[in-house]
Amino acid sequence: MNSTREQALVGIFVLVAAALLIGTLLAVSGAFSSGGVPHHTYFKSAGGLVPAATAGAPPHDWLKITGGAIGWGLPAAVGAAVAVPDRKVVALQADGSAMYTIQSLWTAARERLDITVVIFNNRSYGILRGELARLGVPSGQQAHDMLDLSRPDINFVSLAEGLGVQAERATTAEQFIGALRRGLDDPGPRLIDAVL
Ligand SMILES: Cc1ncc(C[n+]2csc(CCOP(=O)(O)OP(=O)(O)O)c2C)c(N)n1
Ligand SMILES: [Mg+2]
Repeated sequence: MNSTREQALVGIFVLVAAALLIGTLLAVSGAFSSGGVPHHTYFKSAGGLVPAATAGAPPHDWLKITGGAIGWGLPAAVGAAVAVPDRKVVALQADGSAMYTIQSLWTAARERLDITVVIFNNRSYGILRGELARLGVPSGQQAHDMLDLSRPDINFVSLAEGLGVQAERATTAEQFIGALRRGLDDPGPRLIDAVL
């Protein structure tokens, strides 16, 4: 822990905490020290939270799809890392969408790409739950089951390791801080299964 912001967030590992921690760690990370614009970043699940949390951080770029198709994040991260190999790529990726193109991890391992993948693992198609609720129509168990990604929970650490990428799970803010630091400090592909 080396900032008041980190200390304030310990123990409340929810999406907003993850967003703020990413903002804080990007700001203090040595990955910025070479100057210029060292980070390509992509976000999906963290919505507008992460860009706001990176206010004041050294210059970095955001890559974001302009439409709504999911599954774009991991291949985009691979493309960014291939295109600019001297910059760290941080891929902020939702769990359901990650499953569309999870094989990108194998390419990252094979090409030794400098990517830290954060999976925001809420074990659901979360946004669609929100849409269903907004419809205001009666919905039963079957409808909710369609949007649920548990039973079994997806083990992203095993998936990543099976595709050649080092990985760890974070279920607390403390674990997430450690894992993200390792991701930012060490070159090469890594994955953090951030369980929300
Ligand atoms: C290619 C494609 N297939 C299906 C959809 C419909 N869709 C929109 S959001 C979503 C689920 C997203 O879930 P997840 O990636 O886990 O994000 P969360 O909302 O949980 O953060 C789906 C299936 C889409 N937008 N694009
Ligand atoms: Mg999800």
